[in-house]
Amino acid sequence: MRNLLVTGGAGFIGSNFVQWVAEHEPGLHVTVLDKLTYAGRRENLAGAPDGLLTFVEGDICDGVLLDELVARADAIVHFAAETHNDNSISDPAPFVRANVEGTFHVLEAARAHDVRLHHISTDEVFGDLALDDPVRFTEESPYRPSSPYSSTKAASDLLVRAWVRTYGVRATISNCTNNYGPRQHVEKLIPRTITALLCNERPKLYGDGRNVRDWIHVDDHSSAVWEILTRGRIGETYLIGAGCEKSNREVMQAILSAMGCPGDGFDRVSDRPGHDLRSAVDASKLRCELGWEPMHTDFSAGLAETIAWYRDHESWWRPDREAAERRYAAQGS
Ligand code: NAD
Ligand code: TDX
Repeated sequence: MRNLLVTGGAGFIGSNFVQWVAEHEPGLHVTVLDKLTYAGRRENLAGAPDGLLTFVEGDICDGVLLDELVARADAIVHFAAETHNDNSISDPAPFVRANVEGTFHVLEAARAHDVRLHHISTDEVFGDLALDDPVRFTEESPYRPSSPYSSTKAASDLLVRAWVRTYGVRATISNCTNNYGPRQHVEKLIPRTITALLCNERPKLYGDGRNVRDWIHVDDHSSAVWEILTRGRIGETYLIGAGCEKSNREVMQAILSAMGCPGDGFDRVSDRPGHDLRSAVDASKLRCELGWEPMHTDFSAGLAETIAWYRDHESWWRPDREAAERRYAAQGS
């Protein structure tokens, strides 16, 4: 493999993956295709060495552009998507377009040029678990998405499965848990909470805060994607998770404590409609078959590094925060 096409490479996880490739596979050329929506930043790729990267500003729904780029690629990693549940509830249309129609165009280009594809998805396609459910999601769990966001990701996964079976497209899928780390958009729980505290404002906990998410550091997501891209079995799905379940209340209190704030220094606000109660994955297939292991196994240490990153990069998040908080105010959260 010499030329990799990464869609959505200017976003949080895509840019981390590009940096991971630059560090671990310096012989590889990466082309990033990104529309630079409110969530994408050209500067997120600033660390990539000269000669490694070609950046193309464009839309995955532009079939002609995709065809041209895929013709020159040996493999595609498809991150591009609309990704925020709250936005999908207030306006689902961009989610259907980017996540469903966009993935359709990626698949058609992969089919036309017989190019290997890895499709990035989420554990949210499986819906939620009970708090005391003894089993976690596996690759065999039924699809039961709850939100417009997760239903469009579920639809994109199903398109990939159909293109594998019907057309023989050489694709794999991964469904990952909640990521955290540097450069995550300030609309998401962890950066929203950290940046509220840095602005001397009270962070917001939805509902009673008992909802559980399974957290993984973004570096560990990137290393897992590389293993699946290079050694995964075609047509297979792999769940990615680091076994780190925390309730939102625990995450909120861990951030408050790490930033020297009182444990009750947050506001409870109305719950997200259709809010998934608990998500957690069993990543045994990835661990046993491909030997993948997460490196960031200490959540408190990862959180402390993430807090330090936001403290040191105020100019990166400040304008986005104002825009995101205006969107939240319009949604009443
Ligand atoms: P993000 O919102 O930070 O970045 C998304 C990127 O995609 C942005 O750079 C944006 O400009 C680009 N994009 C959006 N629509 C596009 C289009 N039509 N054409 C080209 N580019 C477009 O998202 P993220 O958190 O980095 O998520 C990346 C992928 O990982 C998504 O597919 C998401 O569903 C999946 N995922 C995310 C998480 C998480 O916790 N953040 C967990 C599991 C899976
Ligand atoms: O201010 C907040 N307060 C709060 O209590 C925000 C923004 C969120 N929450 C809650 C809602 C969720 O239970 O925190 C939890 C995490 O919320 P998000 O950061 O919005 O993430 P989530 O909805 O779990 O989805 C994330 O993980 C799966 C990503 O945004 C998705 O792209 C990914 O697929």
